[in-house]
Amino acid sequence: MSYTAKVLERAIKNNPNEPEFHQAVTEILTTLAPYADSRPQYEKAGILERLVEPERVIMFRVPWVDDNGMTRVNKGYRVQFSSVIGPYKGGLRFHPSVSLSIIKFLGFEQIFKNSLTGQPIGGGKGGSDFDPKGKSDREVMAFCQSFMTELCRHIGADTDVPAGDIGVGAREIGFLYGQYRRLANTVGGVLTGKGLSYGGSLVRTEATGYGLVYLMDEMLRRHNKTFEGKTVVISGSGNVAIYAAQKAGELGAKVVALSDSGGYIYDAEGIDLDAVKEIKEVNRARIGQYTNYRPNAVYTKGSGIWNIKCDIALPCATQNELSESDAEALVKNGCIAVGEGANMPSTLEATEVFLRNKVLFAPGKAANAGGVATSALEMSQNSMRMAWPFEEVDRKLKEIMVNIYNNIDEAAKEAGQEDNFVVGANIAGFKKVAEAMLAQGVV
Ligand code: NDP
Ligand code: 2IT
Repeated sequence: MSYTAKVLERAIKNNPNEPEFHQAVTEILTTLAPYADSRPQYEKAGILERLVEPERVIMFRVPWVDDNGMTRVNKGYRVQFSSVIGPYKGGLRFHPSVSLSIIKFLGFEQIFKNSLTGQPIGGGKGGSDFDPKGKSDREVMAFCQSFMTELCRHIGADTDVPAGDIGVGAREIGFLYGQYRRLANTVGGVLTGKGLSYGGSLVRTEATGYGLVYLMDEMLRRHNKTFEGKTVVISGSGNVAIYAAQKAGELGAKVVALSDSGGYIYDAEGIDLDAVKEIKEVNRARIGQYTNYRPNAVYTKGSGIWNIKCDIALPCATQNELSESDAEALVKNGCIAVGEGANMPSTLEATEVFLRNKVLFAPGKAANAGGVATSALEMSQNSMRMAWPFEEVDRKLKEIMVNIYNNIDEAAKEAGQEDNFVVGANIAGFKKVAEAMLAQGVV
């Protein structure tokens, strides 16, 4: 049995009941196989065995009191996966579906994503099964303060730097940061995605969506195509989806659909983003309300967004939201490019469909790296006690995304698999991490 196959078999056996983690490890190890199996130094140094085992897993109780005076308890997690190239870095997810498996898959992906940014950041992820939906601001604050009361012992600007993810935005980061500052008696870059009035970076809010479109734009151009005049379907209607839609629109595309976990909206004339921002960012309401703003738009309950005909699809909601049959529907309708704004939105089977049909496919760890890359720019600004202007951060973000494209393109070509950006991203991300591990010995 090959080295990668052995490690994969063991990782699955040793981590039962973690389907999302198995999926992420399978995706990485099967695509890395030709590269890693032909380099015996990796097996001798146990590089892959060490990579699939987090450096540290922290699980904790999060008790808090709701508005009725009742005590509630949630699970808290922080998985510190790899600090070999920098402090653990990755978001916090608050969603009822959160489990150890989901946090481990996200933390594992984050190692390679963060390596691809070219910045000195390791991989980590955390979160809770707490659901911020329908909670009052006071309840969210009480939860965040309790969560941070435990988390604060494990993080630090040079140790582990959490940020946002699903269900964790500006409001939650504010409450988390306030409690950290109080407990640790320290200010600075311990969290990213902070408000602009207390050390946040311009462009961080927009960064993941903008970065996704910058990377897709570069990929399209290198294939003699552009966003101009293209019809785009984007799933989700949260932070990533909104700013991907904004940038795609700026580049001349027409975004016709967005969704949330309840259903999707279709607006043939192009989505009115001001309406979406008011619904989601101001009112924290459901996307179905869009038809109150644009009566000609159609709201459909359930999944099914991938049946809408489009040139470019940008899944920006959650893992495994795009199945094999969804991928087949997109291909049948003439979709030429897919960029993953979310983490692992396409199932393994869906990814195969895209690759087999020569759809330009950008995997999440490359395509959505602009968020964490801008978080690293926030860390740099915090260390220097400076704040760069919007244009400067935006220019750096664009440069980083173009560099990522160049690196994954080159790695795919070197592997003899031109235009397979799954292989390209996995090899390019892995290479730097493996080199750092070899240099630092068995730790
Ligand atoms: P938000 O919480 O802002 O928005 C999430 C969106 O996805 C909402 O529209 C939500 O709908 C939908 N969604 C979430 N869970 C599900 C589900 N189980 N089924 C269907 N729809 C769902 O999160 P973000 O926009 O920040 O994150 C979106 C994706 O992007 C995630 O995969 C995240 O890991 C990834 N990502 C985020 C980055 C960032 O900087 N924020 C960086 C890189 C990747 P509803 O409101 O109904 O729950
Ligand atoms: O998945 C991700 O890369 C994020 N949620 C952003 C992490 C970060 O540290 O900015």
